[in-house]
Amino acid sequence: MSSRRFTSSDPDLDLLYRDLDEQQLQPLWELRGLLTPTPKVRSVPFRWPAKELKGLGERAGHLVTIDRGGDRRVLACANPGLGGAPYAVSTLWAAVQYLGPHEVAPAHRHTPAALRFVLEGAGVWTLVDGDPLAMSAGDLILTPSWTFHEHHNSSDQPMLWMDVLDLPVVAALEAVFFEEGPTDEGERGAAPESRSERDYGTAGLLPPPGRRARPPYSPLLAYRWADTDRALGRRLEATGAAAATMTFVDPTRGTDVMPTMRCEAHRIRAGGRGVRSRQTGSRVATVFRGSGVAVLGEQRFDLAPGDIIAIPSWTSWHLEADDQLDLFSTSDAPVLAALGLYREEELP
Ligand code: 1HN
Repeated sequence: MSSRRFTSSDPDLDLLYRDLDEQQLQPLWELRGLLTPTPKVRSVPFRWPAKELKGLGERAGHLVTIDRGGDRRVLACANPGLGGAPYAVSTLWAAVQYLGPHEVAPAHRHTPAALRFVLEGAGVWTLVDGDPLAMSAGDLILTPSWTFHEHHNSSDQPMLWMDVLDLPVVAALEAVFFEEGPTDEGERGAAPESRSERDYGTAGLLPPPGRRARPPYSPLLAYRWADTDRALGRRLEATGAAAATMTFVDPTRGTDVMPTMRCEAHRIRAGGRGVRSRQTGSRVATVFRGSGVAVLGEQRFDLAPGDIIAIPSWTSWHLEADDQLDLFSTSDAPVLAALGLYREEELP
């Protein structure tokens, strides 16, 4: 059964269209909208309010256990422009993950790369390829492509963080692999310093490179809020500007932390506003501290700590602070840049 897409009033041409259809061929001259003057963007500017993310995370915590099959108690941000897909923007998964007191999310690995930005709490640690990384509010934790990871809450409090993955990109490239791994069964207290931070956590000092080829992501897997806070504060002090952005980098290469995702920290002074700009590629952001407004395209979204926002490709955006506003954002910029597709414009 074929559903005819192309018809004409000329019987010969109509016959051609029928035969093309039968052979799974389509005439370009009848196809519209393949090449657009500017990007055709399906996802829309959007905000998921912290109050709902937290409340619904807690309710899921009471009703849904973590076990094999489920593995993670995660609420995915689904952009209303993406037709029901569980993606915050076309190229990024963003979600909140809720881990109750003394719960363990078991070990697995997958080719989509992930990162966590901790919204509140402490006392959870993530084991990444055997290296225990403590997680506290404001920390950025990486679980790069194909690294085993599992989460342990060794505290008496639940914990909530934002997960971001490049899953839509890896799925579009049809390169998703997944496998379960052996979970560390021991109850442990707070994680000791990770190997990763011991070896790569002091700015300006690196151990010998070693002979084995290193994978294409940062060997530093945890970026601590105290460092981010100091860097943003000193940058604002030095420039006197209303806003500062700092990029998280691989300390051995000076490049983005992972090949598919760029991570940035943003601070806007109380009463200040950031530069308005647009770029190709999509971004998700979460508010860590403070309050203000995200102006995304024509829409204004009030911001409170824990909110997650979606900034689609080529959408003009800027931030305005009431109180000093700190945000963490992830974009697909390294993918666009690697393919020669990255464009950026500052707007008045
Ligand atoms: C995943 O493995 C985690 O390990 C979180 O915490 C969110 C979303 C999709 C696929 C895998 C995690 C995920 C995920």
